[in-house]
Amino acid sequence: MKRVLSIQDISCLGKCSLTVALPVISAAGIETAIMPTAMLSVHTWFKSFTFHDLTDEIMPVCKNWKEHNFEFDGISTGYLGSFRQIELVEEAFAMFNKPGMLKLVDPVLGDNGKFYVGFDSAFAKRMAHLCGKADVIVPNLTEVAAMLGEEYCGSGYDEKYIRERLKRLAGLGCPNVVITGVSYEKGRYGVAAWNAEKEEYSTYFGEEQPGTFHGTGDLFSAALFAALIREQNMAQALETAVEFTVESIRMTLQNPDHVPYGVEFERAIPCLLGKLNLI
Ligand code: PXL
Repeated sequence: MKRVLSIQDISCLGKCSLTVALPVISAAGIETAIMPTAMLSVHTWFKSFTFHDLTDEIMPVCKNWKEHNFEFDGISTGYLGSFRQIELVEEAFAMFNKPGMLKLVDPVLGDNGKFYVGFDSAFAKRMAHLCGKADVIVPNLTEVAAMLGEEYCGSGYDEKYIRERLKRLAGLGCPNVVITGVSYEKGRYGVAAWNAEKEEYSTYFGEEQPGTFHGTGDLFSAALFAALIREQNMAQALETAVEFTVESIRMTLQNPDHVPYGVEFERAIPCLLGKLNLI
């Protein structure tokens, strides 16, 4: 069985970061080790939350794993709370590096043109440096603008704008750039990708769903990572991750009592397994 490591916070309730990555990647038949970087009562979308920093645990845990000779087929990262945590992720990448180990970075910084609480443009610049060390990055349009030091484009963009941003981000040093939350036509919503080695541009769009839900970026990132670890090619993996995310939102909308702070991805797991040809 393949083994991966997911490094991000654990927001104990609210369905994002590790409470999404662990069940989704595990359901795909991949052993999933976790490195919680902080423990929050709920994610920062809520008006109040507790926050217990776990930065000082990161290196001792990594060193202990090394003593046990554990290796990883991939490492993925999401929400990271400080400059120091980004530095430690870079150290972990170097420590566990081996040929073929997949490094996926989701540069979690903000959404809808706004930084999440506590982040700013200096932090975005540092995150861009981490992206340069990854094999795959999955920023949304807010994160693209923040990392390139540009104004957020809102919905006023076209395909040319996206293609240019993909290439600029690849210039950070990452060979596979995937921009999430892209739409070129009403009713179709998905991702645009650039493979810098093959100089290949691609897109995948699913059925646009009404409403906005927290944690869908984390869900997409976990599913994409799982699909790539399961050796789907990038085009297949993008389809898997988009369709699973769309199905999770569809399931959520079917529930008249749905909440905005997380999606009912649990009921979309059969869709994920189907897309991975596991059922
Ligand atoms: O979904 C990204 C995310 C992860 N973790 C925490 C967050 C957020 C977004 O707000 O607050 C703690």
